[in-house]
Formats: sequence, structure tokens, C-alpha cells
Amino acid sequence: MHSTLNRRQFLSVSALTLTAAGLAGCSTTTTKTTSFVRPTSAAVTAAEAKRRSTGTVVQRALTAEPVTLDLGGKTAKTWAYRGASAAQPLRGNVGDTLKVAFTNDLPDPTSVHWHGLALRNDMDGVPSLTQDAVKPGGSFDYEFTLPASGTFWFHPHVGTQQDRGLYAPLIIDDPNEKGDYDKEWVIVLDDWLDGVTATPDEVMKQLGQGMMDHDSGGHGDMEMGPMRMGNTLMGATSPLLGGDAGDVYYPLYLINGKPANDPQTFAAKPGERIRLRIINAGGDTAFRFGVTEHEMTITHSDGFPVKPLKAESLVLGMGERYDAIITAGDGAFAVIAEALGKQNQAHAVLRTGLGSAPAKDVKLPQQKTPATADILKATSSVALPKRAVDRTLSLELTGGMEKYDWAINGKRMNMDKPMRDALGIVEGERVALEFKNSTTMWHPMHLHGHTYQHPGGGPRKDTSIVVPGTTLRVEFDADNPGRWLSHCHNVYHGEAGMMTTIAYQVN
Ligand SMILES: [Cu+2]
Repeated sequence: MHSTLNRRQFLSVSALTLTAAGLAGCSTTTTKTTSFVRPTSAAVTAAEAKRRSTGTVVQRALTAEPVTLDLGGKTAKTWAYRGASAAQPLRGNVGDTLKVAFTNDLPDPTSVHWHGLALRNDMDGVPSLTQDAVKPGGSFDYEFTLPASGTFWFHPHVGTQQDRGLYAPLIIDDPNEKGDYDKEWVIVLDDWLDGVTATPDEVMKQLGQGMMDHDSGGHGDMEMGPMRMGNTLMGATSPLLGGDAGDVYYPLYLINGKPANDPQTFAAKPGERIRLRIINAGGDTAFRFGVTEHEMTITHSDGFPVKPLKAESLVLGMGERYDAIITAGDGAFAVIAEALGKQNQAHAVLRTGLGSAPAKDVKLPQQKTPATADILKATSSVALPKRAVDRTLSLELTGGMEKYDWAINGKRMNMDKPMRDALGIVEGERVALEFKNSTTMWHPMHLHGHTYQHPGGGPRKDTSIVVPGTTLRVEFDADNPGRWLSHCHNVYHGEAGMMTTIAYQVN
């Protein structure tokens, strides 16, 4: 039988324990310090070993370098990737090992983040969280199993670099998916300023100084339209986004690197079914996308299949991707990405026959409710199994234009100390993420390393529009151990501090 200590014995045991603890140099706090899985932990290697592998290795070289672009007659010095583009995406089959020999020929440190992929944590490309930044002249070998099929993309995770030309698609095919289409067109949307009006760093500096005269008409109004002040844009509003649409003035909007006065032309035959893979690689712009005189059938959101839905146009926040199928008509048609709230648009041409090219200012028909993630449903093949939520993480989106103090739960991320306010989760849990938007602006919220599901059988996604005054509650299964960012994919909001870390605890 267990013997009971009397009070005197108990006290002496306690004293001994305290002394031993003191000698060992432990802190006097009684709470156990939480420790987190590291990118180099065995748990990360174990998760990678569980991924289905084809044994095929896809090897590519990728270099980030300074370049000079001709954007419809405007010369722009910028930074871009050599080795991949919208015309030549990185591409492999699900289960293949992608090996990318990356070289940094930029004057600044950089990294490559593989947006949307539930990949091994040490390859996620977030400096000071998952790897050291790649120094100028340095190199890094990215090597990981392609975890799921779909439309993805990649970009740096350093400062405002993504708002230069540093982005390209990554397409992952599933050989078992029967592709009910004749042709495929990867369409990358972008808002452009680098080397034309300013560099993204200059824009960030200006925004960071805040909008001191914000109250004196800073909000602008719908009648006046947006007003340019240097590199910032005041009064850019969109009812589709529930208020302020963006912070930044862009002189150009591009589809596959081409401005409206020098558009890309995609050739097809009338009646051909074309799979569009649409990626919003913009820094601060939501686009409404459509093809004139064509109805689209949306088939995928952020790489994952949805129940097919017909739509005339659809809205993409920064970082979002949609796949849609169109049946090409006879003639020449405008492919349009309307920059919401900014009174401008990106433009390309679909040509299947004779006829004059569409005017570059032809507009998409007005639509009160274009398609968004809210009206899509996941197919049963990718819906999360129903189960109870083990943990809820609340991410309140806070801050504003006046101080440019965008944050999560009132805390601005310092990427020198990305684990400081890390939110802990445990492998095996069903986690609910609640994005509560307490600001006056919409935010495209992104989670690294996982694909969550929207409520009510909604789509699987990794980037979601959260409009002001609303809460979006999504769920994911914690099955990819490591340290992962969740952040606003507005480049300038993220850089201002609207980021947090979600980290797997060691049990
Ligand atoms: Cu934001």
C-alpha cells in the first residue's frame, strides 16, 4: 500500500527537490517550457517518408537575378527568375521528387517559398524559421516530394521581393486524373510598379510612414474614385471586398508578364476545351477574372478539386489560384483581370479565328456576385473527414493604414524572432483557425504547409479572402510537423507585421 508522508517528511522532500532544481540551474517557474519541432527534427523526415513517392526525380535549375524588361515600351529594371516562367512552369507528377538547384545572383539575400504545398518543413523557404536566407552569390538545393496535384506557384519569402518579378508557377499533375480538355493555359496575374514608378522597398518605406492625413479625406469615396498620392492609393474601394481594396498605386497590370498594350495571345481552335490555371501573383490587388463571351466552369481552388460550378467571372485575392474550363468560341476574345477598386485591368487575347483583336479597354460585364470561394464546395475526394475540433486558434486581424501597423492579435511579426509569439499545435489534432477581420480592409490570409477546408463543406484552400467585419473559420488536420507561417498575402501588410507562426509542439 502507498505510504503517506507526514507533513515534516513532505517539507523535507520538497526542500531537497527545490535544492536539486536550484543546483541544476533550472528556472524557478513551475510551468514546463514548451518546445517545438524543428525543421531538422526527425518528425519532419518521418512525415516526408510517409508521402507517396514515384521514385522519379525532376531536376531543374533556378536563378534569381536582376533583369531589364520591356513592358509594352516601358523599360523596367527588376529582379526575376531564370529557369521558370508562366510559359515554362516548373512541373512534375504528384509523388515525384522535385530537385531545384537554386542560385542567388541578386544583391540581397533571398529564398524560395513553394506556395500552397504541404511539403517538408525544412524546404518551405522562410528565412530564420525554416532555413538561413540564401546570401548573394550563394546557392541552396531545394528537394522535396510533390505532395498533391494542382496549380501552385513559388516566390521569395524575404521583405517585399515578391512584388518584383520573382514568381513563377509550379504545376503538379496527377497521371490518374482524366483531363477532359484539349489545351491548357497558365495565366499569371500581376500588378506592376518595380522599375517604373518605384521599387517595392520604396513603396514599403512610404507606406510605413503612415497616412497622417488619413481622416482628411483619406478614405476617398466611391464617387471620386481612387486618388494617387505618390506610390499610395487612397479611396480605392470595392463592394466585392467590403471596403478598402488596396493601398498601392500600380502603373501596370500584367497577364503572363505582358501589359494591355502588348498582350499575350493564346491560339486555339473553335470548340476546343481549354483548362485555365489562373494565379494571382499580385502584391496588393484582387482581380476579377473572366473571358468575354465565355462562361467558365470552375474545377479547382488552390489546386484542390471543387464541385464544378459555372461562372461568368471569379475573384482572386493575392496568392489564390483557380482552375476553370472554357469552350472556345469562334473569333478573338478578351481575357480580362479587372483590378478591383483600382479602375484598371490586365488584358490578354484568346484567338481562335479571324477578326480584329478586342480593344484593350473592353470591360467584363458588370456582375453583382462573381464567383468566390464562398459558393464553392469541395469534392468528396478531398473533403476533410468529419471529426471534433481539438484546438481552436484565433487570429484577429488588426491594424490599419494610419500607422501602417498591420498585425495578428495586435502583435506585429518580427522576422528576426519568428518563434516569439508562436501558437502551438500538436501533431494529430484537428485544428480550427478563426480569421477575425477587425480592420477596415480585406486580407488574403494564407497558411503554409497545409490545405484547410472552408466551413459547410466548402473548398480546400491555403489562401482565403477575409472581408472586414467577418470571421472565417477553417479547419485543418495537423499532419505536417514543423514551424509554419500564417500571414496576410498582401506583400505590404505581411511585411508590416501581419504574420504569425503556428508551430508543432514536442510532446
Ligand atoms: Cu492584409
